[in-house]
Amino acid sequence: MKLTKKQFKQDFEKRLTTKFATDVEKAGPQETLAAVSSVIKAYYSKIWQEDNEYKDETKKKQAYYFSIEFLPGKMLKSNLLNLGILDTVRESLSDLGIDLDAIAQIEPDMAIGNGGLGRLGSCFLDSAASTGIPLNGNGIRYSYGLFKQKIVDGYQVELPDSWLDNGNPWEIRRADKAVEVHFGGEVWLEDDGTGRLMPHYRNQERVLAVPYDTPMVGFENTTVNNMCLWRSEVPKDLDLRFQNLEYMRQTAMLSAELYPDDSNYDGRLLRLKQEYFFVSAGLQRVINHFKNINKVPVTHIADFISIHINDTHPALCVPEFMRILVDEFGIEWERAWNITVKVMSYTNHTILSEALEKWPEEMVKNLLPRIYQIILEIDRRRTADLLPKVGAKLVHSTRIVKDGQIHMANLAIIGSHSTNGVAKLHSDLLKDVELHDFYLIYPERFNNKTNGIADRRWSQIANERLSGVLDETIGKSWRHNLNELKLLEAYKNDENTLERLQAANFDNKLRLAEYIQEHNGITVNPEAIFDVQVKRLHAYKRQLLNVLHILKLYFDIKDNPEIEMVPRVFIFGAKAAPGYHYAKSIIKCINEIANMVNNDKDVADKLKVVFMENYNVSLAEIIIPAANVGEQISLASKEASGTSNMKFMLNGALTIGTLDGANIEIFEVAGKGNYFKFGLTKDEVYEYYRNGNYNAHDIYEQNPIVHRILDAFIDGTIPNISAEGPEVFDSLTTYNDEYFVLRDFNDYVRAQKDLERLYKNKNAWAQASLMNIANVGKFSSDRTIKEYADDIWHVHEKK
Ligand code: F58
Repeated sequence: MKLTKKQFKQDFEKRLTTKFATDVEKAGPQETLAAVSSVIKAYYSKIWQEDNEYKDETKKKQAYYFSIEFLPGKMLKSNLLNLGILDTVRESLSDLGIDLDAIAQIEPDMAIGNGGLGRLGSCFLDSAASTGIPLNGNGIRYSYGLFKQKIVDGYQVELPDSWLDNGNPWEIRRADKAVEVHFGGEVWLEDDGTGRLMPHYRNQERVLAVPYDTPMVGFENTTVNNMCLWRSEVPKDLDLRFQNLEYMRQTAMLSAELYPDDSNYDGRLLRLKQEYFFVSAGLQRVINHFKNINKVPVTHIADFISIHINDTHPALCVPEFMRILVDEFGIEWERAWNITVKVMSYTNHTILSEALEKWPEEMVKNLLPRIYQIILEIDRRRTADLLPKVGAKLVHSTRIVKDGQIHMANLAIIGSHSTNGVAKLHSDLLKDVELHDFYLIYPERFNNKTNGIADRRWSQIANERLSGVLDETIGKSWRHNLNELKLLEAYKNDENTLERLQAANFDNKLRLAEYIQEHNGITVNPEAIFDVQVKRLHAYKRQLLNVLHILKLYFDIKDNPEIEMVPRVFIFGAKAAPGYHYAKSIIKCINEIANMVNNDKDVADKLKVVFMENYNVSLAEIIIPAANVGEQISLASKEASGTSNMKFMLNGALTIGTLDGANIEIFEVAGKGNYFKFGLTKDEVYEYYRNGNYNAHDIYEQNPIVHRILDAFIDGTIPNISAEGPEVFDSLTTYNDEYFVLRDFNDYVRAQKDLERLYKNKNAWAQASLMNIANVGKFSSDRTIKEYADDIWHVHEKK
């Protein structure tokens, strides 16, 4: 949009008066932020309204991304950037003595997601809007987002994230569009007089679902999509006599808290309620909208909408959509089923068995009696249909209802026309191993969609220094199309460009060093290699492997204080699920090792370890642009894709990583010599599983370096871990090292040495860094979302 400084200042000052009865001089930071946000909201609202009208008039097909989590982070700068007014607003505020960055910083992160899965959802919404693809989000408006992490005596302590305390300037509460969601009670079927069995209900619990809409503003275009988040409330008309405190509490609880688990299936009733709540509310709204806009029978709905099931949490979309078609629209079962399968599509994000959702039949039956009947009927009909075609073995292994449980992935695959993994390796594993039986039955449903990132946030917003150098070197086309970064390759031998790229990284390192000084009280040398591992803490991601390597370096220096070594700063950021004891023990160990190392004068100029508290999207925006090295060291086959790997690459860091997830595709495009790979392949891992002949204890016994490092956990070398040290030690030895940390250790050390060698050659390192940036184009989520739109949803870009 077009905006002059004069206009903005006028709008802003007026808003301070009308909204807060104050002025530029007297306004506090919260008031300033609220006034700026409110002005921005007014700017995009017009575009939003027009785009809604355009969508309604053209009646073009729209897709809906159902996800129990989103992780947008802060919105102010991204809205400004996408509206094309970031510089104008920054300068206008500066004229008034206000620092935009300081104001932007106090906006709370919208952290209603755990990690990769939620962040991917937000990257997709950003990219869809920016490429003109009509994709809307549907989720839950949790009053409390992911917990805030404090480190106390080295331990993780969780504090509530009450992000809505100062209001949310971006959202619109749409009370007029509220719907009801019903739970429990009894259901029975009665002939409606025409031979059709219709459900009747008694004693159902009613919950009001109120939508809050947050605009997803496209990058310098006219698209504004919607992220709809539902809040649970008590229906206003409910007779007070039927209300009781427990019911009111339960109702409020529904949208109160995000489950903070990122790896385990948590079979609690509230979670199942949350799932049905946002699924049912979301589908009702989508169908209501369809009815209002299109004057065609609902049997045509698949031509107008697509519903995406992001992981299994929204898998109840399948039976709920059936319920609406069959019970409410009176559509005959087979026909309804064909429509449902056409409308639905599903993404799988993990092969970890502990993350696969299954719900006890009893629980589903009690909480959602009609949905339970429908699931049974889906299962019954499918079994009858397939038995003669594919045989009992395949039918049984893929059934939705078995062993007293409802298998949600099975429901999602069977009830949709597309199942995709999130990186090539992962999608292949789904087809060949984890979901092989499904693949045999429905080969045409399986496909891959390698993840991507909303590159504008991770470069133009997070790394203005680098973005400036890129503009000066290759022009600005990359800001619209990340593939244009390829132009940078022509500068691979241009010393000036290499220097300026490295200088940008150095400035970011200074910024991070300052942050670390302020928050951790640790002085780090900006000339050191900034070696970063930021992601949720999980055994399979193997933060522990990183830790063992740090200890090796520590002992090397202790043994030989004169050792020649490029100084390193190891940086961690990681939250552990509150109930994940082992992960929390590793956090404690990292912090105690950090204390030991950072306070040891012998290693002072060579080694520092920093654990950064409360890793979140905003912190990632400070850390990643400052990295030289990104650690992507999960056990091959376990990380479905990973997305921080792409963010590091975009910011010019080199990857040290295993052949896992999207790392493989990153290595393919970054080019040999521009990354450091190590470790077992997924085939080798599976071979170990087949043979069962991995013996971690032997490695401990036979490798003196490993022996010494592991002993440090139990012999008092690392202080203050008398409980956690033995736990880690035992996990690696007695319990045979589930994630092959010791098996990959030597090769990891080798790769780390290669890395150090390259870093010593400043020019070669800078070239490798440039090659990473130049080849990152594939990992823009603009590319990913176009693939979803074209191949799965069949929705089209606005021209
Ligand atoms: C992640 N999953 C994958 N799950 O681990 C990662 O490899 C991938 O890049 C990313 O999805 C995006 O595809 C993930 O983050 C969760 O956080 C779930 C939250 C809800 C409970 C179950 C895990």
